[in-house]
Amino acid sequence: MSSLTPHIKTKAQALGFDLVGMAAAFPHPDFSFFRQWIQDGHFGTMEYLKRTLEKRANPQTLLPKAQSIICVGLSYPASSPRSFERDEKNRGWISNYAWGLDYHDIMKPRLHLLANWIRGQTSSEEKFYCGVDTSPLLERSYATRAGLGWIGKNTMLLHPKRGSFFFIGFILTTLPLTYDSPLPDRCGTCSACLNICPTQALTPHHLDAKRCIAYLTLEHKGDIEDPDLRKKMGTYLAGCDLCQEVCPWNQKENLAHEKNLAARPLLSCPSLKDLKKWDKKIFETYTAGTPLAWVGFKKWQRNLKIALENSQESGDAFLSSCCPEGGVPSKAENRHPRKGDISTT
Ligand code: B12
Ligand code: SF4
Ligand code: SF4
Repeated sequence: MSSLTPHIKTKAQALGFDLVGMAAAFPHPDFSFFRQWIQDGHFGTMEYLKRTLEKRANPQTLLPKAQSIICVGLSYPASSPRSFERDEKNRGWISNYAWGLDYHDIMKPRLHLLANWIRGQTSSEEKFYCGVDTSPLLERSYATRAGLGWIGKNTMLLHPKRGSFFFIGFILTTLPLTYDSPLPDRCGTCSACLNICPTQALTPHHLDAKRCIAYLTLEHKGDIEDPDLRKKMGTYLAGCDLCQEVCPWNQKENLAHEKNLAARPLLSCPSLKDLKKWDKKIFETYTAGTPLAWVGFKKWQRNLKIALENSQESGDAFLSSCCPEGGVPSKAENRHPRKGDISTT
């Protein structure tokens, strides 16, 4: 059955995936990093990570008798100029990953197409499970095992040709396949990502999510009280790209070709003054179908309030009128769980 492997790779590329590799689906030793990370409390309020801790120990909890994992990468466009090259302090920043359509909605249907195609080449007994982001699987660790890149000091999976601006998806399967080899770590003595992080969230290969602007803007439940962190969040409204933007492996030409991930005009570097006018309806209209829709209006307002504090744009009227609950998002607006990953068994 391993003779099918190169054909699966060709099919994955034909479906638009930029990277594809295969790995054995047995438990990954990185689980001990994950467990320690949870025990040390670095997950902040992302309780779903703690809740699903044990499930991450073994992919067979997602698909019994899984033998192999097919890992894919889909590149997304990175902005030029970079977020730190903005010359106006009155503009907010939305992370590159959220500029286009929701990557889950782009990748999952294609993974199902791939799984169905493989099923057509094999016995109907074979089982498949497709996932992007939301499943309890150590995605970066398995993608590393499948040869999609190495884990950089900023904790991102990096590929020598593709850099780190790509999403990961996977198919677990009961099929035996031919496996790829991991790539060597090419960070060397570089520490650009560690140095630029405004909140000192990074130590090599390790992130304290509680200090990360991506976490604070996208995932954190409740207000952000620490005045030092609030200040360091600058005018980032959703996510943060800094530790990727400075990485030497991301300075090459960005090879993203997926049109659905191209920026919606209003989402790239928006004027804070304009954003003050957005009510819930406008927010929902402009963000429909993008990853920003997950953030929800209340978190968005909390983030905008902080961005206004940190900008030269006067936010006084906005601050006193728009955040009756102090900008604290309701539980229902938080990210996980959302549409679950789907088993096609
Ligand atoms: C929780 C989460 C977050 C959290 C925590 C991130 C983190 N670094 O832990 C927050 C909200 C901060 C976040 C932010 C972002 N995220 Co996120 N996130 C996840 C999620 C759901 C789980 C990650 C996790 O388990 N973290 C806990 C830590 C311990 O695990 P880990 O970082 O994956 O590290 C693994 C390995 O590196 C290894 N390991 C860890 N430490 C060490 C040390 C050594 C020495 C070694 C050898 C190995 C090792 O073991 C770990 C367990 O597998 C994954 C999807 C998934 N199911 O995996 C997406 C995922 C990691 N996120 C992704 C993205 C795109 C982002 C952002 C870029 C979005 C943005 N622009 O704002 C930022 C990047 C910030 C950053 N520097 O990581 C992509 C990353 C793609 C890539 N090329 O790496 C993923 C894979 C989603 C996807 N399917 O595409 N994210
Ligand atoms: S995403 Fe931003 S805040 Fe988070 S680790 Fe990277 S540079 Fe630091
Ligand atoms: S900036 Fe340097 S240290 Fe950080 S991930 Fe990139 S190469 Fe590695």
